[in-house]
Order: sequence, then C-alpha cells, then structure tokens
Amino acid sequence: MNQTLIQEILEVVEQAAIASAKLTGLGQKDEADAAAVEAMRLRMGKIEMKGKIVIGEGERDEAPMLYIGEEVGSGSGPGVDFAVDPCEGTNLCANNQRGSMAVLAASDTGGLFNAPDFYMNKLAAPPAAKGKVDIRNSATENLKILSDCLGLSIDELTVVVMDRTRHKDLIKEIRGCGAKVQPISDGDVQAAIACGFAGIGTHCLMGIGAAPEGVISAAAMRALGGHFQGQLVYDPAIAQTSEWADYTKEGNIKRLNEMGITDIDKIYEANELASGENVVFAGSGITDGLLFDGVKFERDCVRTSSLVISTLDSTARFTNTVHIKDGAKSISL
Ligand code: VTB
Ligand code: MG
Ligand code: MG
Repeated sequence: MNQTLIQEILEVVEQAAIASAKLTGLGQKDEADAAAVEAMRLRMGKIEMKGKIVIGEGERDEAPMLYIGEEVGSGSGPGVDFAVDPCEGTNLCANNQRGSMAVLAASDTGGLFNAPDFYMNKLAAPPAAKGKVDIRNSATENLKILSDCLGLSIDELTVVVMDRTRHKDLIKEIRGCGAKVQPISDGDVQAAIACGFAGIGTHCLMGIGAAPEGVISAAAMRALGGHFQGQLVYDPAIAQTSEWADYTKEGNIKRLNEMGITDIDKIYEANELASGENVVFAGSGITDGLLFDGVKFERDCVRTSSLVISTLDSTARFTNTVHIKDGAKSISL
C-alpha cells in the first residue's frame, strides 16, 4: 500500500457517496445502495492494483453488487483486500436521516477477517480505554473502567446502542448506571469510529450489529489506536432479528464451521479483525453525520466530506473536496 493508492481509495468512497446522495430522501434504499456499488466498482477499476473484495454484498452471479471474491483494479500492482459497505445505513439514506456514509477498509492481501454475514457483539471505546474495557465484562463494569480512563463521571458518558429488542436489558443496565444511552436505528460503524475521537460526545458503542460492518469498524479503530472487540453471534434467540426467522442455532453453527470458523465463541481484537501490516479506513458522508457532513450539491460543484484513517503514516485525515462540474461558470465554490 502507498499514498497514491490511498488517495485513490478516498476517491472511491467520494464517488460512492455522490452516487447514493443523488437518491437521498426518495425512500429508495436498494437503488441508493446499487448506485453506490456501481460508482465504487467503476472507480476501483481504474486503480493500479490486484484488488479483491473480501467483504461485500450479493452473490457472484448477482451483478451489479460488489460480490465477495470479486477482483477489482487493473490486475497489476500491489495486492489489496477490501471490505466494502458502499452505502452503510441504506435506511438512513433513503429517509434522508443522519449517519449514512460510503465506507471501506483496505489492507494488504489477507489482512482483513473474512467475516461471515452474521451478527457481531461489539465493544468500541476511545484510545484511553484500549485494552482496559473488555467485552467479557458486564456493561456496568465497563462503564466504571471507562469513567476512570476518560476522567469523566459515569453520568457524563454517552453510550450508543442499536435500538433493537435484543438490547432491552443492555439499555436498562446502562441507564441503571446513570450513563446516557443514545439509541440508533442504523449505522453502528459511524458510532464505533466516533468513539476514537475526543470531543464528538460518543464514548462507547455496545451491542449487536452486523459482522461485516464490525470488520470495517475494527480497521478504523486499529489505525486510530482505539478499542474494538467483536464476537460473532450465531444464536437467533440472541440476535432476535426477523432476518433469522427461519434459522436455527445449530444450522448457524454448521454454516460457521463450513466457512472454517470452528472457534465460534472467539473474541476478536481489532488487530485480529484487521491484521494486515497496513490498514486503511475510508468513509465519505452521504448524509450529514457525527464525523463529517454529507454530499452537498451546488450549481458549479459537488462537495464531499470524508475521513481517511491510515496506519501508513499514522493519520486520520478529514478532507473536504470540491468536485468542479464541467462548464462551471463564475465559480462560487
Ligand atoms: C447492522 C449495523 C449497520 O444495519 O448491520 C444493521 O451494523 C442491521 O442490523 O450499521 P439489523 O438486522 O438488526 O437491522 C446497519 O445499521 C446499517 O447497515
Ligand atoms: Mg451496512
Ligand atoms: Mg450496505
């Protein structure tokens, strides 16, 4: 991986964000997703690399999704593995709500955990709490540790939890400790990464979201030096999702085993989910969010706001790009 490649990766998420943003608020989540996928694929195709999608969406024959195993890029150059979520928070995008973004994680070949399309229990926290909080602890214990590490009282802590039935008890426990719960309908990648930055007001992410998104969050948190742990969830009684109405725990364990995952209860640390020598996270806002704004369309330009976090030069770069339109006039950029 090198800086030129990273610049191009930024352009990949910018283009995906613009494509989805054209459809924000139209109630068309699948279309917004497909538009982002197509834009990502198009821009990735121009990069000098042997790229491969290791976490994506759709199946091999279901083009135009970026499917797992799909090769991207020119076919020569460095080997790069990608975990992509071209439109993370499709509902947020369709409803023009905060927090939708185009995201990906990239690493050297073999550097990202090939997470199955399962659920994942996650714990994200700021760098000061890295290795101190632990997903094996109760929420109560973790809040005490977090409070010590951050120098904040528990009632000053904000914990993001996905607003799902499965989190009823968790939310009760957090509130019982006096901490502030911030329920979100979607978008736990953004919430996880927000924990990595001081001053945003998000101190912790707890609870169960999707596993592929967990790998993308882990890549960002590893590069930032923040805390991230994940544990796969395979029991439908715990996930409590309609998507698993026809699935059984035994069937899910079998699926995991077939994918080569035998230690099904393993707790993964950030550097196991994103283990490559270098990892890069790139995200660009579709709608406004915690970390950056969404796409703004103007007469002469389109403006995108993004974040690239990279171990290559140990930076988190917030960028604001003005994409000048063909034939732009007097330019009020
Ligand atoms: C999770 C979360 C994502 O979708 O995947 C969620 O990680 C799906 O969970 O950020 P449910 O099946 O319980 O709805 C997102 O919110 C959006 O991709
Ligand atoms: Mg998603
Ligand atoms: Mg998606």
